[in-house]
Amino acid sequence: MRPIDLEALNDTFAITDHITFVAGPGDLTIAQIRNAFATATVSLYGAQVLAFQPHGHEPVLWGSAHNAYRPGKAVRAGIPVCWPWFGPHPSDSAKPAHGFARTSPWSVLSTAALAHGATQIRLRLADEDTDSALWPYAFELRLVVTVGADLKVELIARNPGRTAYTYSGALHSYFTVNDIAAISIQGLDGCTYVDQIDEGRHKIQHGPITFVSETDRIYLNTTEKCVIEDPGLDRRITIAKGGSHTTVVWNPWIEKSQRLADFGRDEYHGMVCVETANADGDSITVAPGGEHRLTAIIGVEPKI
Ligand code: TA6
Repeated sequence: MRPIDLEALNDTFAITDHITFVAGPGDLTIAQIRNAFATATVSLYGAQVLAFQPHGHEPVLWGSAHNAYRPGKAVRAGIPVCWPWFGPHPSDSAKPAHGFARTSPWSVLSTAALAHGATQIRLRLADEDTDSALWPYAFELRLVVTVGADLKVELIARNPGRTAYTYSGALHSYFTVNDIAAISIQGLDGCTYVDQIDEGRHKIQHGPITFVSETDRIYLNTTEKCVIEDPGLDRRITIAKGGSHTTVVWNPWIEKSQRLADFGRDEYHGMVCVETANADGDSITVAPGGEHRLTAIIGVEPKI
């Protein structure tokens, strides 16, 4: 990975009382955001929001203590950007799971202190920065992160070329919970889902989602806001979305998490994924000159 000049980055993009750039774990370049509303960190590697914590609240996003933070390896934390395919590559198992965006070095387009006190950073990845053997299309990705009382993350996929391309993807958000066995997720009642741990069978969600074992589901045809009800932390995490008709819910539980190198034996207790996705039948085709915007808006409020 090309060396990044922190001094030059800060000279150009640092903003007092909003954003600065530092060397993070594994010497990854991290944008540290602190404003009147919250703190957050964003890795330029993978354009990955690693942390978000509104003042007075516990951390909202979860991260494994077992991450390797080395080039080429995905970081299991915050909001990995899965693009241009969700899950395993549809035809070539040699290609990285969840695409290459989350293991590529992105560049900073701009930073801003917004009128109402939020902080924004815009990051970019384009075909000239990646291996065309992985994805033979002209493309430009932009990730816009806005940190205020809520966290807004927008993934914009553009097509500067002459050939349409079709992709799948997700903002693969990991959330901190007190105890996976005590939470529930509202918002998907009545929804059809693909049960990834039952041979992809289609099932119907009845009531809120609760967790008693490995859970890996793609909820179909839904634009609904989800709410994680967490009695242990006495809070609700809200995940609203745009540009997405599928929501993925995942907890690896015991056996799966023990098979994952970057997942601690007991870490599954304290996390859940609610992913804002374009997955399964919700692939997106971007015509030449066009774009698609996938948006997640994450908030936290006291449990009622
Ligand atoms: O969250 C859905 C999922 O596709 C799960 O099946 C699991 O593989 C998870 O993503 C994590 O994937 P990763 O490649 O980050 O280990």
